[in-house]
Amino acid sequence: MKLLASLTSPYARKIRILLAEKSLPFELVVDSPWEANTRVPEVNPLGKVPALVLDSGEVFFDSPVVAGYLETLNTGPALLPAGGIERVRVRQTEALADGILDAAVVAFLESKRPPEQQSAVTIERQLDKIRRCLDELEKRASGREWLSGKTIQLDDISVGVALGYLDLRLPQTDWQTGRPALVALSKRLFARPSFADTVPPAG
Ligand SMILES: N[C@@H](CCC(=O)N[C@@H](CS)C(=O)NCC(=O)O)C(=O)O
Repeated sequence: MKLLASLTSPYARKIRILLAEKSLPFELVVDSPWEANTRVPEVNPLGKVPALVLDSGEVFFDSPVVAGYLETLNTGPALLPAGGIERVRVRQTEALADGILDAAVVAFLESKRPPEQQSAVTIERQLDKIRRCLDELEKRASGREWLSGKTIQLDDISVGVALGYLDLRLPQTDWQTGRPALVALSKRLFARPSFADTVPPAG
């Protein structure tokens, strides 16, 4: 299978980390959907990465969908509970982490507009969302080694990716201060080869 991804996309990083944790072989096709010569729209009408192209030609996109697909392969460690409310809870935390990414992308893109076109209200609204999500995640991480399982799962990976993206794009959010459980979780995550090998390039 082939993964279309840009090296800075946090959603794509989540999938690259899942693939690494499961030791699933894949071909990484680096393609930025922002470039004029991108081929991403040929496989994903949304024009977004990540997009996973199977050997059969079938394509899965939107990182939660791709994550769910990888779990069906039953290869390597399970990163989602098999079913029930436990699975829903992991996916809820994934949605919180992905929501941080959505808000961070909006805030970052807004901050890149010419100063006279930027909306401080838009940026602050997104930063508020990020702060609220971080506080909720701090509660969920408190007193635990991993967010919900006995070992690393999709919720941990999604949160680690979101924290890494804040470090890259919005370091002023200072997510570490007052959130010791997230700091401890991030240290466990960032030390793993799957995270270390997918650190986004600066810029
Ligand atoms: N909900 C999607 C979000 C994917 C996404 O927004 N990817 C960005 C890269 S970080 C993208 O491809 N943007 C291109 C565009 O919006 O045109 C997911 O989880 O996969």
